[in-house]
Order: sequence, then C-alpha cells, then structure tokens
Amino acid sequence: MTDKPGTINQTFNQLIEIANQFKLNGQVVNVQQYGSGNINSTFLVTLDTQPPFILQRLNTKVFCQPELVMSNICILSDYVCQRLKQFELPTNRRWLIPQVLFTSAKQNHWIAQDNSFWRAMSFIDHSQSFDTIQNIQHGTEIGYGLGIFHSLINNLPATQLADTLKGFHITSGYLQHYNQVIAANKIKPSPEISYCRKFISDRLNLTKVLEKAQASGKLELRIIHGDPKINNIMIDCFTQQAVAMIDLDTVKPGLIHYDIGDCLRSGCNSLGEETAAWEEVTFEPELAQAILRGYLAVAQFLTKHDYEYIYDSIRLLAFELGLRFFTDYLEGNVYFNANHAEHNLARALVQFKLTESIEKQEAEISLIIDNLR
Ligand code: ADP
Ligand code: GN1
Ligand code: MG
Repeated sequence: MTDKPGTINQTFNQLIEIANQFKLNGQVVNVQQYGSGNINSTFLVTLDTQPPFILQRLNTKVFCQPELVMSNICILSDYVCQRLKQFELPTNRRWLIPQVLFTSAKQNHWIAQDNSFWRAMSFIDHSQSFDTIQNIQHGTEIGYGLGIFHSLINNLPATQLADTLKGFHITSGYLQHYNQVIAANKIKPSPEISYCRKFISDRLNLTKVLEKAQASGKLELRIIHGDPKINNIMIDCFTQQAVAMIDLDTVKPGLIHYDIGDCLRSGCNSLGEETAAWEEVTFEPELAQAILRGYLAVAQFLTKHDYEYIYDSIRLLAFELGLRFFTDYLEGNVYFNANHAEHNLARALVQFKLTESIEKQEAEISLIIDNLR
C-alpha cells in the first residue's frame, strides 16, 4: 500500500469491515470521510442504534510507533477521567475526553491486511470545530479549552508518556532537515521560493529560543497536547463553550509554550491557514488577548519564566510551521496531506506572513501578555 498522506486506499466495504472489528452495540449503517486534518484519515461511522463513532487510519509514516500513540492516549484518557471527578471546571460546563474503543479481541487498534493501522474513538456529540475563530467569545473559549486541558494533566508526570514523535517542535531540528533538503535538491527559482528562503535565512538565530530556555532550566518539560490548533478544540453546539480537545496523537512530554504558541498562531489568523490571500494575512492582537485571557484564567500554574517566553513562542511556532510546510513542499509533500503540488508552499507563505505580522506587533502583543500577569 502507498502511505502517501491523505490517500484513502480502502473501498466502502473494506471500511465497513474495519469498523466491524471494533466492539459495537449496533449495526454499521454508514462510513463517511470526516473532518479536515492534515495527518490522519478520519471517518464517521454511523450505527443503527448507538451514537456514531470516529474511525481513523493513523498515518504511520508520521507516527512510526503507532502502538505507543495508542497506549499514551489510553493512559491519558484514564487519568483525565479520574481527575474530572475532583476538578472544578470554570463555569458549569460539560467537558469530555475522547475514549478509545476496543476491538472484539480487546485491542486498542486494528491492523488491516494491507498493514494499515486503525483506531476508533468515541464521538464528541453536539459539538463542532472551526478552522478560524468566529468571534471574541470563541477566542476566549479556545483559551479556556487549552487551559482546562493543561490544568487537568498538570500533575501527570512527563515520564508517564512515551515520546511518540521524536523531534516534534524542536525548531533547530527542522532547520537542519531543511538545510539537508536544500542541499540535496535542485530547487527551481520563483519569487515565492526566494521569499521563503530569505525569510528563513534572516531568522536563523530565532530557532533555538525555547531550546535555550529549557537548557538553562527556565522552562521545564510537562505533558502537552502538541497540536492545539483551533480545529482540535471542540465547541458545544448549544452553549458555544469549549467541550473537548481532540487529536490526542501528540500528547507527550514537551514545553507548554509549544501549545500556547501553536494555539495563538492558529487562532489569531482570521484568514486561516488555507487562505490563498497570503499577502493579506495578519495576526490579530485582540484575538490573542481573548485566547490568553481564557487560557490564563484557568491555567494558573505558570511561572514568571513561563510568562517571559509567551511572545517568543507565538513568533517561533508560526515560523516553525512555515519552515515545516516549506520543507515538505521542497521534498514533494511527504508529510502533510496536500491537495495539489504547491499546497504546502501556499501554506508556508501564510505562516511566514503571519510571523512577519507578529514581529511588527511585538510591543503590543507583549503589553497584552504583561497586562494579563
Ligand atoms: P488529524 O490528526 O488528521 O488532524 P483529527 O483527529 O484532528 O485528525 O480529526 C480530524 C477531524 O475529525 C477533526 O478536526 C474533527 O472535526 C473530527 N473529529 C476527530 N475526532 C473527533 C471526535 N472524537 N469527535 C468529534 N469529531 C472528531
Ligand atoms: C498537523 O493533524 P493536524 O492537522 O491537526 C500537524 C501540526 C500542524 C498542523 C498545521 C502531528 O495537525 O503540527 O501544526 O498540521 N500535526 C502533526 O495545520 O505534525
Ligand atoms: Mg486535527
């Protein structure tokens, strides 16, 4: 089987057969492609009597030890279920964590004949996710969502979970890989490519900012989500409150700054990651204020040093994602799902423009952070 990101190799009947490997209390009536993720292949399975569930083929090119991903998720969801019994949620809201559904043979995944790796998760009902922030209240809820998630796992020791994606968010590693790709390929010149290359070469001294802070003991490893872009934070359809964080594949030890930076770079760009109007992309400080206000109202464990690196993390995570998209474009789109050959180049341009806007507004963003201390 080819493991090209985003390719769906299974027929409808095969998908039904895979869905039936999981322990269900009803008949499968439909399996349809679902959601918009850049890594896995996601399906919604409808049953005749029970609520639907999520069926996913894990991208094993990205997660080369998928069994570890599944054991991490099981440890996490058991831990959070226990924590929720004593945890006081801000405003009386429901909060859910997706549950792993087991196969009839009591396994947390199923390996199909073509070696593809499948898992099933409970569906977060009456909720939806958005690719861009809808309004200030949505921004605050995104912040609450990440804050609740971090607070729930705050006491889970970093050693409890395996590192399922080595080098994830280590910007200097992405830079090293980029340099190797540049050296190994003949890159055709274009104005966009020149813009990206210059953008990167002008910021080489930025890449180690969080690594250095960690090495000096200012920042410490904790369990983090790893991928808190706003479409991974589910919003309750009735109350408009954050109700769950999904996409738990990258929950593992890391710096909370990866999460804070990623959530803000994703939430404060109202044109969204997929816009073709990359030259118009800006970072919106009032959305940053809303997200951070929600986040900090719940996540009350941040140290003085943690606050000091919030601005750097926002800038770094936008830059890092641009670097990752651009490298993937140069490599022929081997990591992120892409709809066309230039897709990851277009995405890189968006992130670089966003980084530029963050840099221009450093003073204003830093003031917002200071005022929330
Ligand atoms: P990827 O890793 O490819 O981003 P995700 O786990 O984020 O995959 O799933 C893709 C999309 O499917 C999400 O953005 C969301 O819309 C939907 N989804 C995934 N898991 C659930 C769930 N447990 N409940 C409801 N919707 C979900
Ligand atoms: C990927 O899986 P998804 O689409 O939620 C990526 C993130 C990027 C994001 C950019 C494991 O997230 O790091 O920020 O695309 N996930 C992984 O859209 O690499
Ligand atoms: Mg996702």
